[in-house]
Amino acid sequence: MASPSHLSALSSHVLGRTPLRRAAAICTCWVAIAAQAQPNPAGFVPGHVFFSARGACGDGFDSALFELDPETGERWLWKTHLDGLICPDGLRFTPDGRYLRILDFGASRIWDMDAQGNLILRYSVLAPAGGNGLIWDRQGTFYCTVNVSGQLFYFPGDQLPGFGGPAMSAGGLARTRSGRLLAANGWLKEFTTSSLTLLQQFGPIGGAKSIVIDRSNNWYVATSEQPLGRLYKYPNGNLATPQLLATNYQRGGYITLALSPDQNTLYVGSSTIYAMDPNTGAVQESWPEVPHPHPDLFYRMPVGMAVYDPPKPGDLNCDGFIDNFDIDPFLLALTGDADYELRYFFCDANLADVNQDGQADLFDIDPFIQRLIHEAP
Ligand SMILES: [Ca+2]
Ligand SMILES: [Ca+2]
Repeated sequence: MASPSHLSALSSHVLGRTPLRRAAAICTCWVAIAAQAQPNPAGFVPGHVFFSARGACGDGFDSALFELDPETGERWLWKTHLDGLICPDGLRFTPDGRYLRILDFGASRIWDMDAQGNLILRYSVLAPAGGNGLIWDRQGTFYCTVNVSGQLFYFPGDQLPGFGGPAMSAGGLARTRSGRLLAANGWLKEFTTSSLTLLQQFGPIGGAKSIVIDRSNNWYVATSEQPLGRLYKYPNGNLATPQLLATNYQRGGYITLALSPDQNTLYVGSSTIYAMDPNTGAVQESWPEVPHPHPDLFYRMPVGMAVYDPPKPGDLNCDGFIDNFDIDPFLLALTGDADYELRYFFCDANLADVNQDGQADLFDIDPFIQRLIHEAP
């Protein structure tokens, strides 16, 4: 049996930038690998891109969950259909960075996967087909979309199997720094559990597919408008001043977006994954789709995409920023107050160990204040 290092080298060869004309020659190797998921032994690595892929969903050689190191192009296969992923769609890391949440409505399931690759069944929900959008609000309520039925599911407190919400079609979900919840499908919409506001309309045929927001509140919206997809940037969320960043990138039915932790790269996935400059749309690098174990087929990928960017010490509400909203939870965590777990169950009290000496105590106050000052908007 091949050693993990051999498999890793092999998977790099097979899954890397192999020209398409060589696909037939490598499929035998790929079938062997497909049966042996090999998670990255380093666990979740910041900056790495996770993406879901699928074939026909139900033919027995369907789904896969991959990790891509954008620096080296190396890929790891974390999961296949043999591990229970039937038809994985949207991906997003949980606010505390401990798990990758996976929408798998083909199996009527929502999973959390830990950094060792263990799949934990989070919810069983009866949903007709895939969903690509998922987000948490600032109170820890989890929202996700279902493509076919056009439903928005929400889980108050991330604990109860809540259902319902305004009919909205599906698509990508995002949250602004101020807490606004946005959806991109057809139109760009703003939503709550009881309301739906239309913000922006796109072309009559191709609508919005995905949305991501950077830390400076620039909104990026991918649509399937002609020619073959349009990527818009709305500086500071201003819908009156869109910039057209890119066109002609759509290679399949799916378009999905994610940002690198340093915000200097916008990943655009539509069969190929492109690394784009978020200011100009210039393509810096690209990775073609992965061969499917069936000869002459390719996975439809990426269906969902997420970049690992765990919360930083001091971000005690796990919203990606260190600001005044972290002061209360920092004090609660520092004093071991049970209210922290009650109010910030989706985050991690250990983030109060700002100087990272292994414990949260009075010596963390100065470093916390320094971070507050340093990261002030
Ligand atoms: Ca924060
Ligand atoms: Ca400490």
